[in-house]
Amino acid sequence: MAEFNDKVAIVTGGALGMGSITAYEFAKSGASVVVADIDSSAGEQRVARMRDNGLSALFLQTDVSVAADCERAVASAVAEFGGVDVLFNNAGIQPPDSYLNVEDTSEETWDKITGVNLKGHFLMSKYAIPEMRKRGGGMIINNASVQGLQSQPLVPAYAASKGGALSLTRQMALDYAPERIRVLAICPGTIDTEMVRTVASQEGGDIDQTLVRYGAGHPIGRIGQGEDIAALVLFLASDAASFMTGSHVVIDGGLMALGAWAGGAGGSGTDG
Ligand code: BMA
Repeated sequence: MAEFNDKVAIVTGGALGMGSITAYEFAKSGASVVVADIDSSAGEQRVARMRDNGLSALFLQTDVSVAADCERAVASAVAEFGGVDVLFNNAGIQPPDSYLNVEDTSEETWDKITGVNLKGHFLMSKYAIPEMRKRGGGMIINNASVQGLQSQPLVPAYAASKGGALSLTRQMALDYAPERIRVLAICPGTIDTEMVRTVASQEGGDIDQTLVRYGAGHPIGRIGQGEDIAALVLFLASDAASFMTGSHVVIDGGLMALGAWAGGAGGSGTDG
């Protein structure tokens, strides 16, 4: 696999979850990878493991809601690896204490969630696009979750951030198509990540059992794995997807195909 030889990819939220597995797969396919994440201990560990396996990777502590951090992440990719070809805007948060209606959601919580999940996509793109232009094109993939398409109760900031990610995807795709910069979104269902495990832990009881129950709510009968997401992101970033831009791909084990009126897929929902 040498699809991404000489390419440079930045993966935000690359320390854990789907980001970390996607970062790994990009590097295995020949790319040099910048793992950008706020969690420096997990990020350093991730990159150390990649390097131990002979892969090309760099960790950069990045709060994607802060412009200076995003600018530095892009500058580091250029300084270390010579440019930027692929940006996977994947960093996302869904704090357990944020499950509230609009009245009870504090301005701080709203700003924090939309800051990472939406403004982060904007800021990273803003700084990466000029570098992609210098390379004659590039690829941005935004993580928009199935919650960009449908919602669950009591997640106003999260839902708005994911819906916004889909709109931003379309917008950037239009504005940069002439420059051969493709922009796509992915809409994952429930994936086995630290974030989802944190959500599951709020229910009490055995987390693995809770994940099995979430999986039963997906027509395919299981939740997704980081590898499922990595395979899709690498395909979308590859030349095989060169006619794709401005759209989203749902990767959810059939979840969005299932109408709420149909009574579920034998389980009881995804995360409550
Ligand atoms: C994600 C997160 C997960 C959830 C999944 C499917 O964005 O909200 O907690 O399981 O969507 O709804």
